[in-house]
This record gives sequence, structure tokens and C-alpha cells, in this order.
Amino acid sequence: MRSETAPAIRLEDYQPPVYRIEKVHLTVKLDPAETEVVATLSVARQADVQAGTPLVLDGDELSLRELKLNGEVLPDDGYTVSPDKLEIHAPPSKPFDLKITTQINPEANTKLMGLYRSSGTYCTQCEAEGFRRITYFLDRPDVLAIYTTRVEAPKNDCPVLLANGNLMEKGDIDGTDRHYALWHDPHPKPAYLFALVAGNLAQVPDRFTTASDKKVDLNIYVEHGNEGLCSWAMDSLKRSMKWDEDVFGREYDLDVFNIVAVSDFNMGAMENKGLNIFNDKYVLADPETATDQDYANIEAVIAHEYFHNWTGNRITCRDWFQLCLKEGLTVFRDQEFTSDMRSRPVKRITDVRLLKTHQFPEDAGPLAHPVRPRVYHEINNFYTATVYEKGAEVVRMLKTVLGDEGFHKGLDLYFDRHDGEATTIEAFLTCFEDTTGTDLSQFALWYEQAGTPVVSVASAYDADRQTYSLSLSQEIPPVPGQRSSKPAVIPLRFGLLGPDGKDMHATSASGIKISGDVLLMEKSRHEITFSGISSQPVMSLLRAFSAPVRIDQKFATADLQFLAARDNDPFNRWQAVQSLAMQELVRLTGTLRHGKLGAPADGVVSVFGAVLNDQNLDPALKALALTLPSEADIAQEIGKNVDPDAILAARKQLRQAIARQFHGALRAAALEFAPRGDYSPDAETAGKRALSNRAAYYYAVSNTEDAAQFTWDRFSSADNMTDRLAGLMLLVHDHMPGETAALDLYLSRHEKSSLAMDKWFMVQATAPGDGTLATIKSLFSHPLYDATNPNRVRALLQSFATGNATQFARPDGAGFELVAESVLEIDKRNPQVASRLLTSFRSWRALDANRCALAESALMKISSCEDLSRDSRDIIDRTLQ
Ligand code: 0A1
Ligand code: ZN
Repeated sequence: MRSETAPAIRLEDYQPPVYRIEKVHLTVKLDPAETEVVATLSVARQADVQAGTPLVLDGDELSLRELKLNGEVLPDDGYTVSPDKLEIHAPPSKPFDLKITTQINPEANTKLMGLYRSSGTYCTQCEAEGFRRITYFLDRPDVLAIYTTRVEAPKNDCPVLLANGNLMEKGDIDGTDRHYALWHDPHPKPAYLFALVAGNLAQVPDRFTTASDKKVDLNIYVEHGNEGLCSWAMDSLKRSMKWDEDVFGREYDLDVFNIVAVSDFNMGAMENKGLNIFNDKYVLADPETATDQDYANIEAVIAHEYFHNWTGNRITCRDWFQLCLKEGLTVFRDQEFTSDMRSRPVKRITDVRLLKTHQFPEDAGPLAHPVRPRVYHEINNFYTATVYEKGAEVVRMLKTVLGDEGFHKGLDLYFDRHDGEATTIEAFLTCFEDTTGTDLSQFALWYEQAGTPVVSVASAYDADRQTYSLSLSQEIPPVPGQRSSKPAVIPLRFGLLGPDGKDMHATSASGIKISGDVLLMEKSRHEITFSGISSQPVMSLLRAFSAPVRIDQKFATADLQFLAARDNDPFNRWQAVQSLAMQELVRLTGTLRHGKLGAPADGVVSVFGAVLNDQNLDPALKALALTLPSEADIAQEIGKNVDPDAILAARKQLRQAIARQFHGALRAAALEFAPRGDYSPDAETAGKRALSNRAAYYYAVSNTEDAAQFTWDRFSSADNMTDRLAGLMLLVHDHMPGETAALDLYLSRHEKSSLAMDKWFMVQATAPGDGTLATIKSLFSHPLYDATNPNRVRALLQSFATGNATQFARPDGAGFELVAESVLEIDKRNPQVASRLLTSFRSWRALDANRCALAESALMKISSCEDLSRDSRDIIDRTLQ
């Protein structure tokens, strides 16, 4: 039978729960295959609900062993049960206790949702709907309960026993080889924040004293042998705790904060109250195995999960449609943290690149959805770039629109008013309306409408009148299920650059609301006139990327060159270099498609030379400015009839032209900026390393005599992973001499480190060239390939599908087939990993006709599979719609 599409869950159908569960007492008797869970729930009927209304609890693959109500075994006709539901037909009208005993099999749990084992450690993942795989429950975020958890396990196998909250008691279980720990979490929480861990883990302890002098024990638990890899994560945690006090006035609220690193995890990390569980790649680091990017990611993810304690845990979501309430706000908070810890412009550029490569294509394809979706079939598929990254952009715009003070007052009210609640986007926005008196009803459309607005810009200067006029219009291109749209509130930070590169100041302006340096679009069209403009200005619009929109503005090359050299907004300086490169790359791609080889324009190449030689640019910013738009970015810009081979070739042409023209300066920069001395992951040193490696990236294709040797030396003499991986990528992706030897050397050096080996798989999967497919197939049987480990699968397959456009979209269809077959195979074990891999087809309709047909047939093959998971069925149905 064909797998059924799960029923649609709609926001408009939301109903409050008919029963409350106020307290939960859990006893979890751990066993690899037969874990017993005894849950005692204190249940009360809501006041406005009729007595005798059935209580329907969620389950998922559960088997019920015993059921008691107020201490009495419930007769068979008092309830109905199945693996995914337990219904008590006529519960008492007074509050009652329900004692449910279930049995589960952690060892067989390959979905990694609920209670499972990772390298022998028992751990849980309950967001979004995993708690129902542990016991029958009202598994919805608006049911908040106080949890007490008793964990029991053999002392030898599991010396460490953890759960949420504070430790109350620990001891041996008489007459057995087992022991127990009793944890109590005084903060009411939804079930998705429940967690438990048990295993033989090493503990890395530390301490933090809060602003009000409360001592908090901090622990990171890792596999034995990894204790030395936790210092960066611990340091990041302490800085996060301090920063949240200083910037948002938020203190930690338990006696202990535990982090556990596990090697099998579907996502990045999870903010369970007082017991964060992490994918180990966001905890473990040393210079030998982690890159600068890994260090930055660890800092950001540790901060993100910690910040959830207030935005997500203390105040949670009423229902899963409100996911962006916690995620958008928490991403915004972690972005701000990184900006304060590192360089604000560098962080902004990095985040916008991420948004444009992941969220913009999502918003332009069949999987587009509003930041707050109105309907879902499988909530696991909505942990998306739109909810997270666009959600953060919306919070950032709120700050821009209200100003810093208004924004912080509104947030303070939010924390005060909704602490301990499960709430909504409406309630969040109301706090800002109440504190600032601003009507945010139009702003709220950012949560409702999918698609990236396009802002079209036209301008004219009148020298006689000394006026500069600007026409702005906005439109959202059609999105599946959204034919029309309303004008959004779009804050556009701007500057009118005079010939000296300084911002000019108009004597007056009409046609739009202006606050400081922000133009506030509220209508679909604005005709704006600036007066008192003494010479022709160059408009620098969307500074710091003040809104998640596309700008459609015809720029003269000279103006872009001017902005690239002189804009005093670092983001727009970077953007101008990117726009110049993009124009040229689109032109070269077009030429190549017609079988011709055009030469890159000198004007564009020389802009890269100017950036390289600019002594005043911060190295990290320079490295970013010297980074060409990615293949995916170019494909998006072209929009339809995309030929990835032509894009790859065009990009290579421009890279080579830059390399050949500036090889001397590039070689010098590669050497000069390579930091000397002991490795440090700090932003400044990492920025220098990034510039050094960016220069080496060009030099590798400079056609100079020593380019190959130079690249090999970089790889082989590197004393840290950042440089080693950068060197390896060049050797493998540019198929340079020593490619195979480098892979072998790397393998023998790092075979014991699974995180370092993920990089080895990733480098090979993302190599352009016809041989990659065969390499991937042979890697499937490599002794270190493990199809059950999400990180390894992502390293080989997700990176292939998303980072190797020419091979994934091969004109013979073999790349699509490989991914489709892998999706089907993985889906049987781990639907979340499979459905995420499947999303790599999301831009298939933008490909040229041949590739489009091949992608469709691969997708049809998946769709015709009879027993697809709900996760994959949902993605395939939407992708093909
Ligand atoms: N809330 C976590 C991310 C997360 C989401 C879902 C998961 O399983 C389906 C796991 C983790 C965060 O934002 O970090
Ligand atoms: Zn989050």
C-alpha cells in the first residue's frame, strides 16, 4: 500500500488542551532492549471542559504494560490503547493520578527520536514529538508540567545518570548491580524539553557565578578520552552566560547546567532544560581536528542552546506553528552574541551569505512557507532556514523599526509578562506595541507571507534643482499556495554617497517615512525626493542588509566600483564587490553556454586586485570580499534553465584571471597572513588565516611554476586543521598533483577522529569531476563509512547533493539517482536524515530541460515507493507539487 500522507495540521484549528498535566513522576529503568518507563501523571480537567470528556494521550511505537488510575488497575473497557494512542474513556471529574507503565527498546531506535543509544550512551531527543516515544502523554508544547525523574541503570555500564533540573538524591539499589539518581526540575516545561542521559562518560566540571551571586555547577560530559577537547565549549558557555546577563538581563535559574556530547544526533543540539544534548561536532575541538569555522560554530551553538533557557524554555511556544517565536528570537540573540564577541560586519556578511544560499532558494521553490507556517503534515520538516534564519531577520527588522531602546523595552515586557507560559507571535508583538505605542499589524505580515520580496529601485538626479529622486516598489513573486501578497514594512538603511565617499545629507525628503538613516517602505510604491543634494550621489541601499529582500537596481559598473572602494558601510562594500563579480559570472556563464569562451572583464578583475592590495581592510573582511559568489548563488541569480557545468566553468575562469593577474601579491598574502606561533581560534587570528587561505586558493590556479608545490607544502606542513583542510580541498578539488597522496596522508593521520574523518568524506564528495560518483560509491564500503551515523551520512551525501552541483545534476542523471536511492535506503532507518537529504532537490525546476526531466524521474521513483516515512512523503509531495 502506498504510504499515506499524514493529515494536515492547521493553525486555525488550534484548541487548548482539555486536560492539564501538572506533575510528572518518571521512573526509567534502563535496559538496552527492554527499558521500562513508569510515568505517574497528575492530571486535571480544564475548568471549561465537560466532566467525563475522554483523555487522549499521544504515543508512538509504545507498548503498554500496566495502567492504573488513582492506584487502581483500570478495567479493559475503561480505555483503548494502540502503539500511538491511549484513550481513557471517562476520567474522573476531580484531579487524578494516572500511572502508565510502558516498555521501549532504545537499542532498536534508529530514528534517534525518543530514548536511544549512541555509542553505548542512553540519551533522549524529544523535540518536536519524541516524548510520546517514551510514554503516553499530552505531547504538545502548551502542556507544562513539573518533572521529577528517577533514572536507574547498571552501575558499571552507566556510572553517570542525568536528567533535567537539580540532583536530589543518588544511591545504590539494594541487592542489585544497579544504582539510581533522582532529578527534580522545578520549572514547568513542555515534554519536548525533557531529557535523560546515562552512560560511562567523562565529566569536565567548571563553575559560574551569576550576577546575583548564585553559584552554578557547569559540566560537559563526553566519551572518555575527549576531556581535553572541551575547553573551548566551556569557555563559550561561560561567556554566553555572562553576555545574556549583561545584554538581556537574563540570569540562569538552576543549580547546575549540564551539556552532553553524543556522536549520533539528527540535528545540531537541543536545549533541554538544564541538560543540553549536543551533536559532538558542536562541542569537541582542538587545533588538530577542528577548523576556525568549527570553533566559531561551537561558540555560536553553545550560545544558541544556552539562550533558549529564556527564549524557548522559560517562555515556550503555544503550538508548533509558533516555532519561530523561540527559534527566530534565539538565532537573533546568538547572532548578536557572536557580533559582540567577534567582528560585527564579518558576522553580518557571514549570516547574509547563509541566508542567501539556504533561505532564499527555499523561499523561491516548492518548499516555500511563511516564517510562521499555517499548515504542516510533519513538524520535523519545519526546522528550516525560513523559520530560523528568516525568523531572526524579522526580529532584527523589529529592532531596526523600533530602535534599540524600544526593542529592549518590548523584550523586557515579554520576559515579564509571559514567563512560565506557552505563547504566540501575536502576544510577542503585542509587548512591543504596548511599550512603544507602534501599530505592528502590518509588520506582522512578515510572519504570514512566504517568498522573498523584491524591491525595485530607479533613481534620477536633477542638477538644476539639486534634487535626487528615488522610486521604490516592492513585490513578492508567486509562491506555492500564495497567489497574491500585501506590501510589507521594509526598513531600508541607506546612505547617499558623495564623490568623496562621505554620506551627503539632504535638507529635506518627501514621499516616505525616514527615521535616522532608515527609509521605511510601507506601501507597494514610494516616490521619494531628496532636496539640497549638491552633486550626483551614489545610492548605497540596504546597508547592513537591513531587510531580507532582493534589490533590483541597475547599477553602472563605475558606481559599483565606487561603492566597492568607498562605501563606508562595510556590508555594502562587500556587496558591491559581490554584485560586480555576479554580473560578470552571469555574463560568462551565458557565453559559455553558447559554446564560447569569453574573457573576464578587466574592470572586474582589477576590483579584486584593489581589494587585495587595500592596506586598511581588516583581513577577515578582505577574505570575504575576495570570495566569489558560490555556484548556488549564481544559479539562483540566473533563476531558470540553469546549467551547472557552465556556472562552474565561468567561476573557474574568473578565479584564474584574478590568480594570473595578481599571482605575486596573492603568494605574498598567502605567506604574510599565515599566523605564526601557537594556534589560537580568536577572530582576529582566524581572520588572518582566512585571508592567507583565500590567497592560496587563487594562487593554486595561477599557472605559476611553483603553484602545485606551494599548495602541497601548505597542506603537508600545516600545524592546524584549518590550513590542512584548506590545502586538502585545493589539491582534491583542483585535481592537483599529490591529490591521492594527500587523501592517504590525511586518512592515516586522522582515522581515529570521527569529526576529522567527516571532513575527509566531505572533501571527496564535493570534488568536481566525473570520477566523484564512483568515488562515493566506493566510499560506501569504506570501513569508516557508517550509514547509521547522521554526521557521516551528511558528510558524504548531503554535502554531495548540496555542494557538488555539477555532479549531483549530471546530465546523465546518475547523480540524482544516487541520491534518490540513498534517500530510500536511509528513510527506512532514519526518516529525519532522509527527508533532509531529499530537500536538496528543492530547486530542480530551475534546471535546464534535460536535467529537469532527469530530476523529475528520480523524484517520481521516490514518490512511487510504497512505504515512505511521513517525513519523506511530506517533502516529496511538496517538491513535486
Ligand atoms: N531546538 C533545537 C533544534 C532541534 C530541533 C529538532 C530536533 O529534533 C527533531 C533536534 C534539535 C535548536 O534550535 O537548537
Ligand atoms: Zn534553537
